[in-house]
Amino acid sequence: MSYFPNVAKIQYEGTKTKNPFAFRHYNPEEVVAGKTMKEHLRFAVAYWHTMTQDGSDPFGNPTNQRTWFGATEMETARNRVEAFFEILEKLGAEYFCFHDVDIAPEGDSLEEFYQNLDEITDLIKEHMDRTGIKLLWNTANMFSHPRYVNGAASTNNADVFAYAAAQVKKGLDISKKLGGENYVFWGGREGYETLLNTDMGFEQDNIARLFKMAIAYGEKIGHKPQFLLEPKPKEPSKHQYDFDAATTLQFIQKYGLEGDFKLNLEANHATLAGHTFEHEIEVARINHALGSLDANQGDVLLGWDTDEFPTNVYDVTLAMYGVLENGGIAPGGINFDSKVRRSSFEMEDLFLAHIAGMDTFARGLKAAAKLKEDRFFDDLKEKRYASFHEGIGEKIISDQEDLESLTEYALGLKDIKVESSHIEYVKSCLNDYLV
Ligand code: XUL
Ligand code: CO
Repeated sequence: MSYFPNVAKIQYEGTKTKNPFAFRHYNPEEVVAGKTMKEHLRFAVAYWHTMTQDGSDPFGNPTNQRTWFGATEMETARNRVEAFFEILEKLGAEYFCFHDVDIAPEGDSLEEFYQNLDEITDLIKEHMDRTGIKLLWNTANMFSHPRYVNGAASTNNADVFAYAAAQVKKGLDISKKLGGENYVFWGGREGYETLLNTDMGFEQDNIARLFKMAIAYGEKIGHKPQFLLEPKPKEPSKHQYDFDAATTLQFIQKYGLEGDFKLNLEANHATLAGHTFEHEIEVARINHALGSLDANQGDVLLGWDTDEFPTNVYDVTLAMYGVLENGGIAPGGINFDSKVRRSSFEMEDLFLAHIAGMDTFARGLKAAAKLKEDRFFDDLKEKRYASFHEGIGEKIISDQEDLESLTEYALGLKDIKVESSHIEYVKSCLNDYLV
């Protein structure tokens, strides 16, 4: 049975096509900068936004029309797996991501949740074996259930910490069963509502404690996914400890987790933190911690996490430039942590939205590859820092100078000539790569 009888496998048809169910830019086998597009992009579909998001918002009821609801929660869960793999196969997306609660109902007890997860992951594994589609990452949802009202690893309640640990253990067992390449922690409730009652140092020590338990358990079961921490400054918590890439790296370094953890960076989380996506990617890259990307975009006029499908070619080009500079994103990927708008409620909108995102990343990749080939940024930066490649500059960066020797040099200077950056010209030239 098909959930999308009117949608065939999405093919690349080029920009002239009028077929909405076709790629106009993403041509999976096309070689760009030495690799096929699909090798560069490693697209993943997110289970939560695609299969469980219902289109409700704080003011309105669900709008999404979905045909996978069955007589019981487990029947719905099984139907979702079938529909999900139909989407993945037809899109040609080779990876997927999920939270534990996305794929199976929690039931009335932890045992029941474990049983439900076992049954559904058996089914998922069958589809993975049949199609060759792979698990980019899974994670434990430790933020939706009321028990996590005061945090999961950062909770004040030791029983809640234990429950969170049990969810992480199961998450790693599932990761091993399905060959997950990464394992994500996003601390939706790991932060505070008010500092008046919060012991920040204690809470952060406990978060690190849970991560160390996860590393130790992975070693014990012989499964070592790349662990990823996903920064976000706020929402749902008023302040989240993993505020942005820099703050999260400081945490990783403080607790000596560099060998096991990298970052999963999300575009809309970057903008919520007051950064661009390319800023976050650059912070991670220069610290050898660029792990994976959650692809989406915010709305410049709204101050919350709208998780829109990425369609901004400018931003995506700069993000993909960072990925190319990093030598690629593997074992991470490009996960569409994006949801259809409330008014895009038809089943087939799930395809149109992913096609839009995939085409945008294909355009971004191509533009970024051309920028790299032309040494657009390389030449710009080489010229900008030229004074450090000769004379006194070269001596400074080879650590041959000190305050006294530089003072002597500075006293001999008659005229310091600084140059204009011609930023408007640079931006105008950059535009030529985007169309
Ligand atoms: C929330 C968010 C999450 C994480 C995984 O803003 O991005 O979906 O990606 O928990
Ligand atoms: Co995310």
